[in-house]
Amino acid sequence: MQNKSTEKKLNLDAELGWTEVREEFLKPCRILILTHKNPDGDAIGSALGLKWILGQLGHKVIVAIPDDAPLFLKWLPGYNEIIVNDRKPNGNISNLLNECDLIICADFNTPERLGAIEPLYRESGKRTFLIDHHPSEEPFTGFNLIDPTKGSTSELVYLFIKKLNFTEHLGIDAATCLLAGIMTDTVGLKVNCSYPEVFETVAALMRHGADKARIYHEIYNTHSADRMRLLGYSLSQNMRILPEYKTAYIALTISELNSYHHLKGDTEGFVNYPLAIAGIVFSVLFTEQNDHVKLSLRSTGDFPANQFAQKYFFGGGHLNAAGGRFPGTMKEAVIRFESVLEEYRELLAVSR
Ligand SMILES: [Mn+2]
Repeated sequence: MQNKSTEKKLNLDAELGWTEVREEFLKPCRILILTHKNPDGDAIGSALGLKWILGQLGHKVIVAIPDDAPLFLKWLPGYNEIIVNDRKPNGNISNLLNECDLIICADFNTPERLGAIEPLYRESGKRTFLIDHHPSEEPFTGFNLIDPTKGSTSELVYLFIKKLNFTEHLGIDAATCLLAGIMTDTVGLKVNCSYPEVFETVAALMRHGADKARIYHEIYNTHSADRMRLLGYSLSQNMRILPEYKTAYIALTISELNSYHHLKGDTEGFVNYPLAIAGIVFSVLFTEQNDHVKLSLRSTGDFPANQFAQKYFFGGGHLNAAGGRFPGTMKEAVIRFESVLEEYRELLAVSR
């Protein structure tokens, strides 16, 4: 996909390659920004943040996503112009892939995460720049900025722009999207942000016009009553605690979700609640889908949620936040989960 001469692995703490990248981004071209399926706030925030800034630089920029984002992200400036592939499957995405000069992939590092866009993306063979904060085994482009020490890709986008001396092109819309991305990946600046530099980025984005209070409100205080009742049900009726494993889980079937008129994104964040129980270090949310069970996994401390997800549930992610799937029924998924937990008994016992 890449020829050797385009191979650039950028590092924020080094100077190598940055001058060329700056020159490249100064030449106006057509850029297609892609992010992962089931896009979260950081996916949408980083993609739209980049779109606004690169647009200011004179590029023609389009953002395309495999499927729609949850409602609490749709107020973000620029969301309405995003091409949502599954609304009109592969309708114009092929054209966009063919017509662009450069593709930017944000917040993921395996093309699989593009869902139905993946084969078309691969076919396009287009030069790709990857910007991401997930630990990655094999970045699929040579031209990239990957930094797993950062709490969000949105933070990385700001640091990228700053490194390139492009902050004069950072307006209120970009700042809003990037701060929304940081806010969602850090759960309201509570996790994955225990290093002082992230607050320097937050401060900078606020100086560029991002309204922190409004962003927080739009993301965390705009739920439906049904969603709050589903959360109540999940915690009071559905959550199972396994003290011997310092683990808790919530398992929601389609019929349970339907009885609360579930909308996409409603269960976002549910997985974090069990971690607020003293002694719980591992929390999993199972949600039944049409043909599989989806898992969200969260941990505290050193317990590797990503390794667990990768080993048993076809997933991966960060140390403390991962995703996975189980190709079977909810009952089977839960039985499998409880049985593999035993293998982590000792590690869980010493985790805190
Ligand atoms: Mn992210």
